[in-house]
Amino acid sequence: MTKTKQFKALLHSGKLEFIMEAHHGLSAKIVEETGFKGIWASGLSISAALGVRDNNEASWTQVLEVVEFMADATKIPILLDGDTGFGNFNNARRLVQKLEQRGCAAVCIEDKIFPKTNSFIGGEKQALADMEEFAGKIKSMKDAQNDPDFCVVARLEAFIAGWGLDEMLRRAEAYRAAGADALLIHSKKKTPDQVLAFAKAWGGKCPLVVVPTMYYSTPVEVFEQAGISLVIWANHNCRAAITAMQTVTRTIFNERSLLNVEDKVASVKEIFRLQNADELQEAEDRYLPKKNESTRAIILAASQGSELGEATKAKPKAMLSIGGAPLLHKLIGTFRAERIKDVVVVRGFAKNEVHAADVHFVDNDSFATTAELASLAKSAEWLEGDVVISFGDILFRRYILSNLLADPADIVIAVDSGWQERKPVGHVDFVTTSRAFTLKYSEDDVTLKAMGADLPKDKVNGEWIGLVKCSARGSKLVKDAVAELGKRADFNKLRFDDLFRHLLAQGAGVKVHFITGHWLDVDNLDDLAQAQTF
Ligand code: SPV
Ligand code: MG
Repeated sequence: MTKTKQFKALLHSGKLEFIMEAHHGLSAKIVEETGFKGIWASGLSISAALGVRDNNEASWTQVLEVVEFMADATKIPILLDGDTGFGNFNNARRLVQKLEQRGCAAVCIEDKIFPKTNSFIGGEKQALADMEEFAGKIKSMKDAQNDPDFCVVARLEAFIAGWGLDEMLRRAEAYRAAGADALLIHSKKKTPDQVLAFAKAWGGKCPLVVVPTMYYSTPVEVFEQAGISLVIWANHNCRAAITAMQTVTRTIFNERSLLNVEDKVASVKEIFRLQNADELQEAEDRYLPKKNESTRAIILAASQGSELGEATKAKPKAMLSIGGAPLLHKLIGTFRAERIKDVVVVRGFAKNEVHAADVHFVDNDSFATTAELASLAKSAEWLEGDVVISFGDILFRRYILSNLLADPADIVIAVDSGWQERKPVGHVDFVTTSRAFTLKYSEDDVTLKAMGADLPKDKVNGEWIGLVKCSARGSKLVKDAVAELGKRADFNKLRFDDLFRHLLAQGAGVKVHFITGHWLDVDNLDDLAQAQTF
């Protein structure tokens, strides 16, 4: 049933119905799940929650925004307290159209003058609207609605302003004739006399609505017997929230502690439940790409980095601080940014100094007498499925990793074509590729032809940066190659160029991604200084 039909049905159910105040999406949701069949979007409460007075200080579009959040959060109908309609008939009829668009089922307007004042503030001094002008406003609103079930409730303020039953009845008849779907009979008396007298004289000509804020001790059976259709509990969520907030805030302020508060307030989990956070998690599983979540990273961080002197006396170079965080953490951060959760770090030198959250550590305790492949061999059991292997002393821009990951080839490496500008020192994994790097776009794959520190310079097309991505098949090839090379007497001296040469000799294809800079390795103090601003 549409919300408008639901509200109309409440007015005509033939028994006494109740709706409850809410002033934002959260309170609306609470009203709904408690079992109420409708919501009173109170002007007093909405303005109070916004920190302003109930004098049309919040503009009508600001109220509309609040109502939209309330309507989005719930499936039961909302009756908006539309004050005096925010202007003349023209403003009021536009309000109706906007409310329909925002999922509000009904609106109530009162026969006072814009800007209005709350009925319980100096009521007797409040001027009433001209009856005919107000009737015209109601007619314009009824004419403006697109949905035939949208309801306009006319609220009579004559009792509030000090008038008697006759004036009330005169106005009530005019508003009913103008098309009002129901009349709200407001009274600020401590007893229900006025509303009961009106109900009796009215004789059920159209549904009546009451707001027993002041005559709150009246049993609802009295309204039932008087033939009232709808009771509005008008502001009690707002008032309850004020009391709760004042108590909690005062306690925390005075005690500088949460101990006396924690189990008296809703849990954070309860907020998530009310916000329907579970639905978002399910939706994320359904709609977000799961890319790379099953990919693992193996980071080789066993070496000391003796060229760095004092800096790596007590900790390995992977733990050197780069711009305030250890190099290793930066590296892991890049993997995590690409949704790689499963990270294995091979430690060796000063292994107790190597720490990182949520990673699996593997130790190469013979780091002093072994080289790269021995460290990789220690992590052999993790060489399964999609794996990225990285040196632990490099930093690179995220796109480099992202491009490797997006490439379905079994083994893909990143090669810097700008090796000459870098003037690399120490052991460098120079590579010869199937063709040299060019700025011209080509769809042809570039493949690895040779790798080694001693390649003749005229054969060098670039430098491997220490980052390789393997598919499940690729990691099997790498794992088998490491096992095979492990049989060699000189295995402890072997490095990645030996591995790639072995793979090439086996006929395994190694694809090359050319890059031009955007990475660095930390081999000496100059590198370290440069890395700070990377
Ligand atoms: C409101 O809740 O804003 C009302 C009802 O208009 S009352 O404050 O009782 O006038
Ligand atoms: Mg109000």
